[in-house]
Amino acid sequence: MSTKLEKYETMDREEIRQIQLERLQVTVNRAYRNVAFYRNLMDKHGIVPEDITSLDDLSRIPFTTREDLLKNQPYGMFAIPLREVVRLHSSSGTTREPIVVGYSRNDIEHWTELMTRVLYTAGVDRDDIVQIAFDYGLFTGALGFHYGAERIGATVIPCSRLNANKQIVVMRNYRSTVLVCTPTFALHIANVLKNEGISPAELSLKIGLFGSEPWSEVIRKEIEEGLHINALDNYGLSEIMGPGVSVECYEKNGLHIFEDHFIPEVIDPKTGESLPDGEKGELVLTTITKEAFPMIRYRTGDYTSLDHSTCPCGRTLVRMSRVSERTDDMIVVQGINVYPSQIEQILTEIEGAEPHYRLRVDRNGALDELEVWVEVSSHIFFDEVKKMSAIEEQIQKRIEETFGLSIKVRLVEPGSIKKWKENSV
Ligand code: DLL
Repeated sequence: MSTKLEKYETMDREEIRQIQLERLQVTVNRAYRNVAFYRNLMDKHGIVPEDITSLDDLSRIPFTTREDLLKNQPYGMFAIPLREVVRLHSSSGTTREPIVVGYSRNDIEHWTELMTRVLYTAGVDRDDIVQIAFDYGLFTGALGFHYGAERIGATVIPCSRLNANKQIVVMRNYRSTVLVCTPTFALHIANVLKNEGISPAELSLKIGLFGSEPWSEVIRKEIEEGLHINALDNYGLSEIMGPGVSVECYEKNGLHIFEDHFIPEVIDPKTGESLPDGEKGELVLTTITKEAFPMIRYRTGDYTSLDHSTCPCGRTLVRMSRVSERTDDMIVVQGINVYPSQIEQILTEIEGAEPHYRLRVDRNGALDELEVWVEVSSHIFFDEVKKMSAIEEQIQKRIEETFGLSIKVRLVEPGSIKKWKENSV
């Protein structure tokens, strides 16, 4: 690891706070000057950038929410002219309510550096062969890791979304040592290996970097045993950068947040009050180096707690506990973010379907499965089999196209979802 990286990860608290304050002041200035949303917000609360004289002053600026970003799509939150933006990504693939995020050349540079730190923390180096099995596209996961892995000089295999069998062929033939994907896909690969009678000893894998969705210690154990690897968690979100916000070290006792680029807070999602170390609440993040898309006090919707005690690994960076829950109704299926309101929107556009639905995620198999139960309109009769299957097909196609997920649709009688909801309260 280069000295520069070590310096930022092992600095004492005072030093890190000083760097954060300097970078925060620049960020608030830039946001105030160039983003109408932030200027209006701060004006409304009687704050000017010069008021930020300590890190505590950050709490004077109100939170930014996902709704704020939606209202300002596509480019309203950008702090630099579009001609200086060199890349766009989007928070949830091709869905109807995507949040478009932009990166300047410097942002890409910082992101790449952060991804090298994620990889170094996991023990990846230039001798490794890194198989990236995230979707290459608007999703931030693949390109984020790709740039980081190339920068450290590792050999990158951009597998993207090949199916598990093909991924196995690649990892066997090309002797991949590192696997990067969602935990559910890693588990799926482990199960396919087992079913095909291939021993993980025949592979060269040693490290897995998994993220983009919640997973547990039980799943970690299954993946580690099934693939004979060390499996580490990493966290991030497009609105803030993509992957590269935090990563687990080998102590596996929380994810180190890269505090030289982000200021984390944990708040009570109901009152907005700041919570002390150890108490679970909503993670709020402020970016302090981003040029194109600075975020000030962004409410991530992710539940976590912070721990400032020094980690045995030597890093002084604060740790966040693993994210297993959200404050809103967003669900993550196979790494893809799904808001129920998006499903509802699709249903309102389909003749014969009612916007009364129930989502069921089955996490028992290797891959999450999303089942959508939808009420049919009362003028459609269940004995009109042809019509029913046409509606079913249409719903399935529209949802699959929108999210890039394969799902199951089940049509149910009018009024039955309402009844089910009443009974389950
Ligand atoms: O999922 C960025 C990412 C890519 C992270 C690859 C890690 C690896 P989004 O698509 O914007 O970005 O989704 C962000 O996914 O707010 C969390 O709810 C969830 N999430 C991300 N990482 C984790 C994790 C990417 N390690 C949303 N554990 C976040 C639990 C996670 N949930």
